[in-house]
Amino acid sequence: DQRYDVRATQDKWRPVWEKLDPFRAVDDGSKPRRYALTMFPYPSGDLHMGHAEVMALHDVLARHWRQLGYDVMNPIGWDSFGLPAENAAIKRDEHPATYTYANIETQAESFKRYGISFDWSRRLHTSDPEYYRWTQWLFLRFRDRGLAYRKHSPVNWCPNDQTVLANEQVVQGMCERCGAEVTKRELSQWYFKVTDYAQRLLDDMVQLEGSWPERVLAMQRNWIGRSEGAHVAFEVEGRDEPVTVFTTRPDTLYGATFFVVAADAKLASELVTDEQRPALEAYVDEVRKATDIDRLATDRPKTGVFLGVHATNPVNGERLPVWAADYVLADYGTGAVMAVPAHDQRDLDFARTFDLPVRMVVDTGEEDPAQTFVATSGDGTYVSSGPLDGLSDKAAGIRTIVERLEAEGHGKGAVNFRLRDWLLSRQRFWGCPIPIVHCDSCGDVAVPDDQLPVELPDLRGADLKPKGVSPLAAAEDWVNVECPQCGAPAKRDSDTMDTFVDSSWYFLRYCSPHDDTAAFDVDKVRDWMPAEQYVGGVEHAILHLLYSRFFTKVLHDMGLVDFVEPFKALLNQGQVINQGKAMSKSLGNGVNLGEMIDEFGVDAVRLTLVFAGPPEDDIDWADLSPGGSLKFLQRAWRLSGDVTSPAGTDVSTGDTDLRKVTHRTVHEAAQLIESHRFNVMVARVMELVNATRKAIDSGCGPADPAVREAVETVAVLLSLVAPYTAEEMWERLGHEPTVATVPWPVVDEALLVEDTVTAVVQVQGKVRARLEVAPSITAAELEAAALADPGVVRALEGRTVRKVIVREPGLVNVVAG
Ligand code: ANZ
Ligand code: ZN
Repeated sequence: DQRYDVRATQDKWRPVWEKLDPFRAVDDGSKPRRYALTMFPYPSGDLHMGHAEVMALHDVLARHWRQLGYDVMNPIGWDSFGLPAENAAIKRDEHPATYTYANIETQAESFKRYGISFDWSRRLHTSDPEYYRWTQWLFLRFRDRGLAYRKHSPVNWCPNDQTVLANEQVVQGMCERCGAEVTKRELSQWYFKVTDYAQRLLDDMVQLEGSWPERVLAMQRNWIGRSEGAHVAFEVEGRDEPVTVFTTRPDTLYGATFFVVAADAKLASELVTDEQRPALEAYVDEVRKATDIDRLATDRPKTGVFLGVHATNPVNGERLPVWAADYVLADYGTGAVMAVPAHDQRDLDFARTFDLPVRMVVDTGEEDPAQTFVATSGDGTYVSSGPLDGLSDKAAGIRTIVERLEAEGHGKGAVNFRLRDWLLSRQRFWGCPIPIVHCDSCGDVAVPDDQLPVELPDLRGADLKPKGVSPLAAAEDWVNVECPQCGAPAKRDSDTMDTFVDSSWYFLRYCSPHDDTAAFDVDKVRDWMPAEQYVGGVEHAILHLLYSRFFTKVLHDMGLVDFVEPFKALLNQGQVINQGKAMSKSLGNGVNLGEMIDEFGVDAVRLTLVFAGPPEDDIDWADLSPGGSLKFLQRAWRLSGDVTSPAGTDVSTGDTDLRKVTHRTVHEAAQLIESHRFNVMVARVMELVNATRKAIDSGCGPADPAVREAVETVAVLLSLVAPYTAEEMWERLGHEPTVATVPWPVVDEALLVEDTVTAVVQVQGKVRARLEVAPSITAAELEAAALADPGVVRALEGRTVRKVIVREPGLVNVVAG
């Protein structure tokens, strides 16, 4: 019986676990609850190494919490709407639903084989009508609160995917999904007003500090991009209303020498004189071709058009020429800036190109920017700045100017955010329909709650290729409806929602996944959330994690949840790479998970991934040895066949040396798991296996109760990463399944005491006592212990101690007289 048959073991235990169902959350309040959440997968293809890694890491925690006595909810579902699945389906000439649900089944089967301790009873798919009914319901509640609105404006457009994109999906001017260069289009689209929550998204991060990776918090902070400064109002010729600018440096107002508005903003065409209009229009045509990245680049030659009018500087009455340029963005701040070329490089480049004046107002000690064409932005002394002259404190300078602007009604202190509202409409088929009907007389009308879900039409056999308009628009039967308000013929909104809407609340749905009366049961959510630990990839640092935080805050304001942050802690696993590079088809360095499992077994693959290094670090498959992992598992398994004492043996009489190793291992493993050093935890288990082998072969022997204790401990600890092997060991040790529900071993503190050395205590040269002391004992401690020993006390009776010579830790010599 000394051959460990990996495949047979897997085949044996899977049905047993399915029958015992030990991973279903009890959810009755009998135990403290803990929510173990992992980012749910997209159903594109089968599971890959990345999934295997994140799930193996995540499962260590979920399983450990069960051992600690928590009622653990560890749900799984699929983020099953979306572009990748739709594109793949179209390519194969399949319906997205067929393709998606087939993949879900494949992945579910793989997860089960992979032994992840999911609570399958909570399984959900965001593309199921039972789920997206509530996505639509939430959209309508957001709309009730003014947090979902429709506007006509220039939007990011992916010419390849033929759909609009949120700002978060544009990475360096490219489509996040397909890499095509993103262009602009004017469209009427739905938005979530995430900007209303900008400040709270920043403020609440204090709750996440220390438990979320600082890198993620920094990325979110940067994305939200809070700037403090002022709004300053400038009168402009031929216009009744003043034009406001946002500036972070109101203290440089005396250095403003011209005024610039975004060329493609409405404002530019409103301000321009008839004479200059043709020049502006020709220029705008050029501007529309550039990306935002290009436009903001400092090294790009500056271009622009004079609009023929002047603005008045409110602090000194100077007339500033008004220009249109592309380096000012239409949708940042107010789309207009006061240009201070001496202290802003882009303004200076523009001034140089068009020969506009440069006036230094902060003397930093550097050379005059008007000579060097290098703007100075540091601290210095104000000059040519009226009331500021002579001041050299920037904060005071800003305060002085802002107070004066406020007093005279020309401006006030202001905060600006880089964050934009979340554009959620998509011109694609495979998504959640937007539950709105457009009526000529009533406008945008919500589909009544009792008519939800607005189900996707089947459209099997129809052409679903992206055409720039949603394929739903062509589904006449579906699009043409009666207005829910007036009954007149009307049309459904034919766009679908960004899939990030679906994933912004799935973690709430898991708490009551089958509820058909509400998106989620508020009591259940109160019981389970916030999630104790979220595990997933750093690629979601901004998109998904920011949106989920936003949704949670809105739901909090609606009184539906009693917390403002959904995920208490976040762990971003590293990437699995191969030969130093990300796995990819083009490099041909992909490692097939299924093949690895076939060759080495589930447990060896899981163990390899967990043992590879700290969870946050990238791991290179080329450096790893699944074969070595399998050998180790065989060694562990063999121990379980060597134990000869019966199950239930009293272990307290066992060999102390081995018991100490066992208890120290448990003690350290608990701390290592807590601090997410799973790889070190595995190393400790390996050491315990070695110590046990030695004890069996050349120590206390296989019958010693300490051997049983050690091997049982190996099984319990190993169940965190190698559940099949652990289960098999547990059975061979004479126990019933399943080892997954065996509590974490109780540590006997007495066995944690370090090994001792014997200290000899002499009185007048004669040995009077032998003390067992820690090797690290101090001289003072050893002296005190020696003098307190009864044998020593007796020997000293009637004498006074003259001198004590201590040679810690082994010797104390007492001289008495
Ligand atoms: C005058 C000034 C003087 C500025 C100076 C800077 C330095 P952040 O920190 O990113 O918020 N600005 C404002 N709106 C803009 C727009 N729509 N497109 C391009 N630039 C814009 O930057 C705010 C600063 O960026 C503002 O402060 C404005 O230039 C410019 F010595 O105003 B400043
Ligand atoms: Zn109507």
